[in-house]
Amino acid sequence: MFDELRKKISNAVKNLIKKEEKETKEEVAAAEQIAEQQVSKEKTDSPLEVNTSVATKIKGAILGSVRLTEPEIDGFIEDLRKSLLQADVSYNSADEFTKILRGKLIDTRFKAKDINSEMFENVRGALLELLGTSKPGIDIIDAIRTRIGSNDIPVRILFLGPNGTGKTTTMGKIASMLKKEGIGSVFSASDTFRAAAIEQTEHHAKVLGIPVIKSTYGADPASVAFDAIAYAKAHKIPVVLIDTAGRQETNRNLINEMMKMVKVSKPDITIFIGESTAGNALSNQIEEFSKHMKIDGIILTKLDCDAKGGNAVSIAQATGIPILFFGVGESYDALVRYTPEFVVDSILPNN
Ligand SMILES: Nc1nc2c(ncn2[C@@H]2O[C@H](COP(=O)(O)OP(=O)(O)OP(=O)(O)O)[C@@H](O)[C@H]2O)c(=O)[nH]1
Ligand SMILES: [Mg+2]
Repeated sequence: MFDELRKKISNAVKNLIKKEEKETKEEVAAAEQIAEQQVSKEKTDSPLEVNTSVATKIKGAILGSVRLTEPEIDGFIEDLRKSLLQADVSYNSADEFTKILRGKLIDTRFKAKDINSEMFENVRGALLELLGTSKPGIDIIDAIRTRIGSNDIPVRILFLGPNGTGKTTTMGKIASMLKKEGIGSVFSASDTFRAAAIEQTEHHAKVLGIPVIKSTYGADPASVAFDAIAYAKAHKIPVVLIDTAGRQETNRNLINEMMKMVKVSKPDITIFIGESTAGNALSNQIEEFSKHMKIDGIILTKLDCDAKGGNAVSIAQATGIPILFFGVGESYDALVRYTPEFVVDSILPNN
């Protein structure tokens, strides 16, 4: 998870530090030489007032703090920008990030002995600032509690996205999370298309001990959702979790079917389930779905299988839709709430 981004940022910083250390060593050597000359000159000029602190002062000035030159910063920034692009960070986000970072570096005086950790602090600050520019996502638990408080239930949550991205699995994870919070839910097995999809939902329902409303394969998925909502109303179950069949954003018929689902089930929260590993294709997928229905949040799955991790950094900014959670494995508890700190802590090496 994030291995490539971590490595790339780390390498860019290391390269710069190595260069900087080499230059500092050379500068110190030169300074020592100047100082020695100065000292011996002072000795000769005025043998009674030997100022030996000159050497220390020059050395201290160089060793004590370092300001990177603009060409050095620009070289580093360009290195980093290319690395981010290779790790699937979108062009705009990489640009924005390096602009923020450049501003920080230009203003920083590094303590020479801490330059490594200070550099990472700057990168960390810039990443947090970049992530902070994205719209914050809805807090699902809070939203549901508010609705329960005003007796306005059930809350309808619809999961959609391309084939095999983890919709059904993630729906199970959300049900499990809600259960831990003491919030009941019911599944709508509205993938009536893919073989074994209904059984897969039934399996989660059985393990988690929650009801499932289903029909037969080929049945209208919208009417299954309608029945699940009616069931929740009748049994005062606060949340309906609606699974859907995977569909490509380019399949007009399936997108039309989804529009009907949205019209009938009137979801309160529509969540796009996308694979972190989808690379640059992900933002196109989300944008195409968004043309036809409002998407409230993204759950980025399979982050555990994604060596690059760039989508976690830039997909919210690229699409204007916040990430709500990350899927980090197959088990029910492999769901991490999105925070900028989680992303930054996962990417930056602990040093
Ligand atoms: N490693 C990993 N595997 C995941 C994650 N989320 C889902 N999976 C796996 O991905 C595969 C597909 O998951 P499903 O939940 O069936 O995906 P889906 O989107 O419902 O698939 P369709 O209904 O066929 O479109 C399964 O093997 C899941 O266990 C995740 O975050 N990490
Ligand atoms: Mg499914």
